[in-house]
Parts: sequence; structure tokens; C-alpha cells
Amino acid sequence: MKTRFVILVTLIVLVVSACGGASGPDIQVEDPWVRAAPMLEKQNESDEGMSSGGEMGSQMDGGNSAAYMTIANKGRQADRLVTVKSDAAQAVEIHISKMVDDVMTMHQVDGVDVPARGQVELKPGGLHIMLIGLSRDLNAGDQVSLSLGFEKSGEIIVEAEVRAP
Ligand SMILES: [Cu+2]
Repeated sequence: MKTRFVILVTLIVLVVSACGGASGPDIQVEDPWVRAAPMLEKQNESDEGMSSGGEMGSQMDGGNSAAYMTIANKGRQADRLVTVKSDAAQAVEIHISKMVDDVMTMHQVDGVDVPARGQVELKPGGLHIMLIGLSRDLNAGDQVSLSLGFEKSGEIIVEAEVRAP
């Protein structure tokens, strides 16, 4: 009887210690990658880009790409991705794609909630990090550094591999 009690207590201690540790969020970014894309040349080298709107609408010179990854949170507290920076593009935004009347559209979102002990997948056709106005060619095999800013975990820098899907 006493042995059984000791085993039970030991089990409880093991379970508690396995769940213990830091009480905040514990963010881990898995499999970050960026879609290969060329930096589009400006039509006229003397043109500094002011008249480049036209068919590209509000997009900037340089072409666009997108980054994808799985953001896992092994911690007990939720966190939220709120900013993304990269030197590979002039502007970086968090977007979500949606089908509206059979047309794929996308719009910017303020942030991405990462639940405690959960994960969020950024993937083609859903949430993604939009790289607007590439500052260089993104060729398969290249590395792109992304700085992810979280509300609680602060800045996390990941190296994303460029892939041609
Ligand atoms: Cu987008």
C-alpha cells in the first residue's frame, strides 16, 4: 500500500515537472520558407519609380513574394505575432488570402494569435507574410532573414529558405 502511494506521488511529481518550466509563451518557428521570385527590373533606369504604378496598382517596384512557416507555441501563455521585418523587401505585411466569389483575394491583418500549446500555420492560400517590393532576386536555395516581432516573446529572427514550389 505504501509502495503504491510512493509510486503515485512520484508520477504526479514527474507530470508536474514535465508541464512546469517557464510560464510564458514558448515560440518555435518551424520550416520557414519563401517563395522564389525575381526582383523585377524597372522599365527605365533613369526612372526612380514614381511613374511605375500603372498595371501594378499600388505595388512597389521590385516584385513581390511571400513567406510561410509554422509558428508553434509550447508555452502556457498565448502570444501574438504583430510585426515582421526583412531586408529582402521594401515593405513586409501580414496577409490572409481568401476566396471571394471564386476569386482569390488577400488583405492585411493586424497580427496572428498563437494559442498556448498550439500552433498556427502560414501556408499558400491562407495566412502569409507578404514581401512587397523585393530588393533582390530570391532564387531557390537562397536564405532570407525574417525578424518576427511577438507581443510577449519579443523579436525572433529566423532564416527562411527560398524554394520554387
Ligand atoms: Cu499577400
